[in-house]
Amino acid sequence: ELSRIGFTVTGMSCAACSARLERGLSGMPGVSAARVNLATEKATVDYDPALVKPEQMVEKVRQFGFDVPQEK
Ligand code: 9UX
Repeated sequence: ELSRIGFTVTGMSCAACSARLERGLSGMPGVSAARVNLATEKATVDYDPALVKPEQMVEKVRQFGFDVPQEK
């Protein structure tokens, strides 16, 4: 059963940022699809929750040098 999550990604400056993050998220085990929108600063990920957790996606975003701001 796939789940979909959406979260904000800050710190992206150009279309290559969002493209490489999209590839990075898409390549994670358990991720079936990932889209990253530079203009809206939104990532949308379809994933198998048995294989990958949102926390790991956030870690991946940070490895790429971007951030996921804490929801308040
Ligand atoms: Mo653009 Mo982003 O020149 O990590 S690739 S700033």
